[in-house]
Amino acid sequence: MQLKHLRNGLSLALVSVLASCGSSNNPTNPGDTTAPARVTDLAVISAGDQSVTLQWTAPGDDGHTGTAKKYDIRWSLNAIDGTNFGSATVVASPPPPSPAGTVEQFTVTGVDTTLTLHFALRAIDEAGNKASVSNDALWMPAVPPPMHLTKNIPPFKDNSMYSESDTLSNGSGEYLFTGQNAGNNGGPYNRRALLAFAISDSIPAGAVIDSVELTLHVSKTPSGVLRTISLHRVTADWGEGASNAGNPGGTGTGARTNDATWGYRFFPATTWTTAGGDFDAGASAQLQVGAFGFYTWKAAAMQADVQAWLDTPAANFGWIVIGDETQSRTARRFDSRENVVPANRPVLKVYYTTIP
Ligand SMILES: [Ca+2]
Ligand SMILES: [Ca+2]
Repeated sequence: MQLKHLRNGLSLALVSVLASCGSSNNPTNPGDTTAPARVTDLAVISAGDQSVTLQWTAPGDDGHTGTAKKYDIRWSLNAIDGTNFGSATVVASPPPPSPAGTVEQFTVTGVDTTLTLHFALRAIDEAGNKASVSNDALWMPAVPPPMHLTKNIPPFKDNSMYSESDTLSNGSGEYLFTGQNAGNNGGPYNRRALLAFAISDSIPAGAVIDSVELTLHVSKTPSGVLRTISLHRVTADWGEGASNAGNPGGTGTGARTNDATWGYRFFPATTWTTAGGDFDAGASAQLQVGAFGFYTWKAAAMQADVQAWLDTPAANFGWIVIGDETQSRTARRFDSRENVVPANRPVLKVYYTTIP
């Protein structure tokens, strides 16, 4: 079109020269109007930290015949097709085409393979005929598989409370008590145990709690009759002091500083809102407990408790263990975290999943 602005004589001379070259701008093959074939098998065959190796089958100069002149290879963060190939990023120094049918490989460097990347190319012949844009070759970074893990967590504190007195506790003793005693000395009286586990120090933040199991060991009981023993989520913090009622320990001993008692969360300064402990009315788990041996509580509500404790560590006050308080001689003695037999101490087994 620029020729229109030239003087007529010169314009005619130029048109004459151009006409002698035919319709293409290729002086050596003026009749070539056939573009290379479209590549349809472009693929990412490997990747490094900052490189991706592509593979494809070479088209020819004319369709699938001959040898094309050059490649135009491009990449993008988005899928590439014929409508946006021109705006994709040009790969520098593409390889010269091999004869049609040759399997080509080329490594693109300087790309961030932690991202999803798209590649496409087209061949161009000597006459400037451009092939259609190839298929889109996709690179996706590997997604780490979820890790399914298990951890046994001991309590970091446990204690017992005795309903007959606000000054009785057993913070450092080797036993925990629940249920109702025989009532031989005025009573009968109730016992309740408290246990808390350092969830957020044991499980990585963001983990999904799949299930949990609390195992306690019964080491003394007035009978083997099955009794329902429940876990309830505690809603206020409490303490474990230096009190130690020894063996058998069933009547407790004088509370020491920061011990939990029936009346106090932290003896002698901070009381429970409700004597006997502040906890959810609904049980997180219940289990029938008989004679000596190991017992394991497992329930979806326990899993939810532990998930909440992991997600909000400041609200982790553990569980209270409540036995059958409707009749006497239902007490159970469990081994505490201070028990002389490590294998008999409480343990919370947590099954959880993380994305590394
Ligand atoms: Ca051609
Ligand atoms: Ca203890």
